[in-house]
Amino acid sequence: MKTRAAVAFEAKKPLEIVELDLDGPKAGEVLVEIKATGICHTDAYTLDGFDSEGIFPSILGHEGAGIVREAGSGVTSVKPGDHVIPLYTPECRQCKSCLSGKTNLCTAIRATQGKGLMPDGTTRFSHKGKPIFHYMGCSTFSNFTVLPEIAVAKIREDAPFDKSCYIGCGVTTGVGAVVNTARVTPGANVVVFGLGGIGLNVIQGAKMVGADKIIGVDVNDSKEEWGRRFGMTHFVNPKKIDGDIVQHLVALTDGGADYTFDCTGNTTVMRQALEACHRGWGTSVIIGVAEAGKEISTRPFQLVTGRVWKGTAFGGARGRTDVPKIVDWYMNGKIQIDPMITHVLKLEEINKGFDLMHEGKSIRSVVVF
Ligand code: NAD
Ligand code: AHE
Ligand code: ZN
Repeated sequence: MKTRAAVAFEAKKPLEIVELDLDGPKAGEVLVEIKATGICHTDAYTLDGFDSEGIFPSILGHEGAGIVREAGSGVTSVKPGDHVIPLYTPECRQCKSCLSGKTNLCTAIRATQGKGLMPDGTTRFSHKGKPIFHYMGCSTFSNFTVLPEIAVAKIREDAPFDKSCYIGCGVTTGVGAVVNTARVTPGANVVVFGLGGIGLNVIQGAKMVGADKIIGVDVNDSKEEWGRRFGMTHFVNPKKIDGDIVQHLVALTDGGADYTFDCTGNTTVMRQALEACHRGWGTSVIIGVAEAGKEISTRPFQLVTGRVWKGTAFGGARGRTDVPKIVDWYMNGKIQIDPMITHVLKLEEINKGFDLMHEGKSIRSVVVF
């Protein structure tokens, strides 16, 4: 069949809207009509050439929602007509990682996914006879895409696609980092670095679990209003304080935060986030994705004295199990999504979504098909 898609032909070049050929689903796969997709900073990071796994030409996008249109042989968990959210972190429920109960990082198809291929080692997309690679196993910047059955979460049908797509990455990552990874406790002091599409979801997750101080840190002053809207109690612009940001935050939290979160991808900020934690128990969670080749460092003494450094992918969520629950949280009013969707774009306008993100003018842009 044919599909319309925004293709990343080369790094650092705008996406091009073209018609592609798409092969149907093979055994264990489904064809999904994408109804809406968010643009996450990770898409920009890959397009900008910072991803060591970046492959071109490819169809980016990993924050979508849509409808199953066809199921390949042997598919049992979803059927045509089901509403689904694609999962860049699948959940096979059979691999060593899934069975461990210790991680959401299913390994069933990770090797091929990282090479831009389906589990059988081939790509379903092509343009003028040449293969176009998949991205993060999702490729939601295409009106139709093919996904393994283990990489879709079935969701309720009354959830609007233009909002539920955000649960495919940003919402689940931010809220999940609080609930699953850090397990923030009521009354805790929390510092969130980077108040974008992810950081604001960390803030609303921290508010939801009853955190006390929720301090937002951002170099963009316009993010203060956004943070306060979702439960932030204090705002710090590191460019506008006298002295060191770490000392400033330690003073503000009476010795250091119980939990900090990096939502910037900047390795200097990651170090600040760790060092702003309380001696003896503070935990810092890295969410931001750093550019290829970057490394983190700190004095080992920071860890010897009890601070804990962790990371999280997809907020520690087990996609097929947890995503439908997060959709319920949204539909029941436990978490907000609507105000964070600042821009709704047509596929032809997708490059504007990247510009708005780089200019710090959007929280989430969503493309509707
Ligand atoms: P975004 O562009 O919407 O937000 C980033 C925010 O960080 C902006 O408000 C920006 O002003 C702020 N910022 C930048 N440099 C800063 C600095 N030095 N100090 C303080 N604030 C700073 O991006 P996003 O979509 O929220 O994504 C944030 C990060 O999370 C990206 O690195 C993205 O790749 C990553 N991410 C990771 C996961 C995961 O599973 N681990 C999932 C989604 C996104
Ligand atoms: N490909 C990069 C790493 C990118 C990365 O860490 N991705 C996160 C999700 S970001 C979503 O917006 C992730 O899920 N990581 C776990 C995994 O298995 O990819 C690189 O450095 O090579
Ligand atoms: Zn993302």
